[in-house]
Order: sequence, then structure tokens, then C-alpha cells
Amino acid sequence: MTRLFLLDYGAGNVRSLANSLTALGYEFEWIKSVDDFHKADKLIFPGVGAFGGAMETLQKSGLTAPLRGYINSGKPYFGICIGMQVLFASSTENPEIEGLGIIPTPIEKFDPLPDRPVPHMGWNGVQFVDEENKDREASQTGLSEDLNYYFVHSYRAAYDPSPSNPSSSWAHSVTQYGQALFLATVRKGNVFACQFHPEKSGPAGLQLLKAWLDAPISAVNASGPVQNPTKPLLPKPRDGFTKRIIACLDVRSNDAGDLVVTKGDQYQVREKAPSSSDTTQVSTSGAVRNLGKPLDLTTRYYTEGADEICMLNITSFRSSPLSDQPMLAMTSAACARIHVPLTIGGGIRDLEEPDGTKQSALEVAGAYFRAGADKVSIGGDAVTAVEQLLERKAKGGRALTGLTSIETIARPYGSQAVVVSIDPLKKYVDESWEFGPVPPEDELIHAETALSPLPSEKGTSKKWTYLCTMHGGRTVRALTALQLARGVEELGAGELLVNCIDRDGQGNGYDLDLLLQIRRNVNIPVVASSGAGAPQHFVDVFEKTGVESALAAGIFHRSQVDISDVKAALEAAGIPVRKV
Ligand code: 1PR
Repeated sequence: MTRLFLLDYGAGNVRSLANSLTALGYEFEWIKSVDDFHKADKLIFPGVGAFGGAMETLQKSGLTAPLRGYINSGKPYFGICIGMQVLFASSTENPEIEGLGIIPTPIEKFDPLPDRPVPHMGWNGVQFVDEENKDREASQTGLSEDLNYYFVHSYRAAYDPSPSNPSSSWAHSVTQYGQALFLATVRKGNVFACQFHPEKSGPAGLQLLKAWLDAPISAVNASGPVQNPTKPLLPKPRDGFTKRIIACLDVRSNDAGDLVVTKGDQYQVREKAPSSSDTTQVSTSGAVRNLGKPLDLTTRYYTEGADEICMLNITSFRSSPLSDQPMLAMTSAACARIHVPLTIGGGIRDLEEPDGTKQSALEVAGAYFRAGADKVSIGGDAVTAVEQLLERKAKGGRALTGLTSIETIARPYGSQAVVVSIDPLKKYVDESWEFGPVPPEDELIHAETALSPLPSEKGTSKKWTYLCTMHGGRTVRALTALQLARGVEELGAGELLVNCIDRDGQGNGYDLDLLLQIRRNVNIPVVASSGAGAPQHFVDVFEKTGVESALAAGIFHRSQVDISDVKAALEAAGIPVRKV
């Protein structure tokens, strides 16, 4: 029997790969000692996080030489993301640290451009380098030019087909991001590796894993170097990067103590008290709205084609998320069923357990990553972190301390694993303004030129800004959403989830002015949230603000609009989406 081993270097989400292998019906073992490299017939290295962290951990555990030995022995090796990057000589992410050097060129950072935020996070296509033999490559590897794969990375191996490039014979397929081509997969002899995450790429990723797992060892070894194609690939006018549709579950305990998916109107998640003449609603008066079981809805959205799922524990600011075992158990159970990225939010901060035990934000996040989450979302703690950052800057002090939850989590897990969720509230700048100095003109929206004014604002001279809130909108801070967005980017967050309390649950479309303002001023991906009521709202938010993804809750939970309806409307408008 073929013995399949997985190499876990201790950081990042290896649970998802394990879940995918189990879903495909494969058994596997973990590399625990050097001897296991000899026992392995096939080896997968599923890396996430940082190049330097991975190489240093391998080095400290004495695994670098055995890993290189395994690869040189000719036995099949499958590297994923960092598991691909470590094959290279070095990375500009940690220039002082050497890679395995099997592929003799460096990994380098993407240059951020206005049309191309970094990280490259989302679903993109691939193109085989050897165009003449692409059918053979597709059937041998399970990779398809017709499907999309989930990427999340800030560093990449550039595509350089020049004959003087010593790595060009490794190039197997490329992906285009903006106008740049980089290596999506490398393949030579017993080595196959991909920059994207097959374990997070839905059915397309499972197909790829299955092809490699099913291939007889002799067939894997027999695959020769890729032919150096005579015709180098050139970037196309448009890349294949798709817009992501995210289903969001706000989760909390109801009054009976069960974890339920709830949904608020402007963050109010309890049923309104009935009028005394209304006898129909008495039984649910004031109860937490219950829109279903988290696991049922998560599975449904995966099947229906959600590109990502987000689960926010919306009451975690009151209790400890680590003693909140149902949320961790829910994360594990959800990850076993879905093979697309999962973000978990709520309570990611330094905290004290009820028994007095202190837990750092990093430990809290680590518990969720080990349960299978791909990203954690930080809410209130990010507001505090940016307020303190701005205070230090005002005093001329050191901007970054390395101590905030954003920094401590991004260091081992990578920026791409840290989302900041913003809960802004619209505030008019008029005589009622009570939040300190009025923000500068470039932070204000004027009704006359606004993209999505409310009916009461049309034709008026009202002007407004968006202030950050904490504790589910209960605490308003004198910090604008734009200040927060810029601040968390500086601290190293990898993505922004931009809610809007005024629009939440209203179904009258996203706040395009807020989203455009933020999209224009940061270089990390932005998720639009709050207000989706119809497929056209998704078209509008992508066309008018350029955000990378759009999230919705209520319309999906109530089956008012299906994810497939949204994708059909986007396709009809010429906006690329992942097909399922
Ligand atoms: O501060 O790190 O503990 O995180 C708490 C998290 O809980 C934050 O991400 C915060 O946004 C979230 N949260 C807190 N209270 C509520 C609430 O609803 N009372 N929910 C809440 C945020 C907003 C979106 C919603 C969209 C789309 N929910 O998640 O899903 O507005 O809704 P729609 O499509 O129905 O309009 P911390």
C-alpha cells in the first residue's frame, strides 16, 4: 500500500488539507521524525504563512536535509503555496534565509499597483506554459484552464521564459494578475507544486489532488521536464482574476443557549416587541432572530457556490472565545464539510478567561487556525490599535510596536490570514457634530456628488463621514473608517471587511461612497458588506467601487436571492466570476 505523508511545520492551516484528503477517501500520516521520510512513498508539504518561518522551523527541527534528500530520491513530492516556494533558492520576504535551492531562482514580492492590491487573494485561472502539450498535462495533473483556483499570497515566482533563466524548464502553468504573469505550478520529474491552495479550491482543487494521489508512483516519476516552449506566453488584455461572493453568518447563542445564525437590522438582532394589539408575534417577542443552524447554512452555501464563507461570533466581546468551545467545535465541523476559505471573527484580542488565565490574541487566533479557519477577522481590537498608533505618531514616537494583535498574528501566519472588520456608522457633519475636530475635507462625502445617497439626502447640502464603532455598534469612536483602514494596512492587515451599520439588513444596496473612499486609499483587498438586496447591487458595487469581493447575509439566509443569481448577473455585466 502507498504510504502518504504530510509535512506540518507548525504554523498555518494544515487541517484543511487533511480534511480534503479525508473527503477524497485517502489515509495519511504526519511526518514526525527523520525516519518517516524513508517510510513515505508520497509526500505533501502544505505550507501557509511566511517563507522564512517555514525554512527556520524546518532547520530547527533538523528536517531541511531529510526533505531535500526525499525530493532528490525521486519519490513524488507535492508542494502547496509555501511548500512550492521553499523549493526556490530564496525569497525577498526573508532575504537572509536560504530556500532548498532545488529551483535556482528567487521568490519576489508583487509590486502593488492601484488595479492590483497585494496580497493576490482570490480565485484566478491558469494557462499551461507548454501549449502544444496542454491536453496531456491536463489529463496527467488534473489541472484545467477552464477552472479557477484559490490563491492567497504576496510573493511569487515571476514567469521568465528567457533561455538564460535557469528555472524556466520548471514552469508548468502561469497565472496573470494585473499585467504580470507568475508561476501557478511547477513540474519536473517527481516534483509538482502549486502556488494556489487546492484544498481551498472547491471541486477544482479536489480534482487536482485526486489526480496526483491516484497516479501510480512510476507515472509520477516518469513525467519529464516540461518542454521549453518555442512561444513565450504574453499577458492578455485582462487577467482572469474573479470577483468573490462571500456568504456571511452572524453567529450567537440564543436565549436557550444554542448557537444560531442570526441577522440584524442595523445590528439589532432581536425581534421587535409586538404592539399590544398584535397577538401573532407574542412567542418570539424580543427573542434573538434565528435564521438557521450554522453548519446547515455553511454547507448549503458551499454547495451553492460561495467563494468564501465568513462566520462572525457577534457577542464574543462579552465572553471569552476560548471558553466558547461551541464556536471552535463549529469551526472544525464546518471545515470538514467545505473546501473554500473560511474566516472566523469575534473576540480576537488579548483576553482574560473567566478563571483569570490570560490568553494572547495570537493564541486565540491559533486555536481557530488549528480548528481549520484560514483567516481571522479582528473588529474592536483594531480600533484600539489604530487609535494608539495615531497617538504615538502624533507624539513623534515609533509607529509600530510589533505588539498589536494584527502584528503578532501576521508574523507567523502571514498578513493574508488577518482580516480587519470595520463597523462604521454614518455621521452628519452639522451643528450636532460631537466627535472632536471635523475630519479633513477629503474624508467627507457631499450629498450633491454622492454615489448612493439615501432618499432623505438627495437634493440636500448634507455632508457626512463614517465613524468607527466597537461592541456591535454600541460605542462610537472619534476615528474615521478611512483612518482605521489606513492604520490597519500600516500594521500589516491583509484584507478589510467593510460593513456599514446604516445599511445592514436594509436591502437597499451597499454604501458605495464609503467603499469607494476606502478602496481608493488602501492597497489591500476590500470586501464590501451590508445592504445587498438584489443581484444588481453586486454589479453596482464592483463596477462603481472596484472592490475585490462582496459579502451578503440576509438575502442568502432567507433564500431571497441565490448565489447563482448573483453570479449570473455579474457574468451578464461582463464581471468575471468563478463558475462552480
Ligand atoms: O469586535 O473583534 O469581537 O468582532 C465582533 C464582530 O462581530 C465584528 O466583525 C462585528 O462586525 C460583528 N458584529 C458585532 N455585532 C454585530 C451585530 O450585527 N449586532 N455583526 C455584528 C456584523 C455585519 C455583517 C452582516 C452584513 C451583511 N454583522 O456581518 O453580515 O452587514 O448583512 P446584510 O447582507 O444582511 O445587509 P470583535
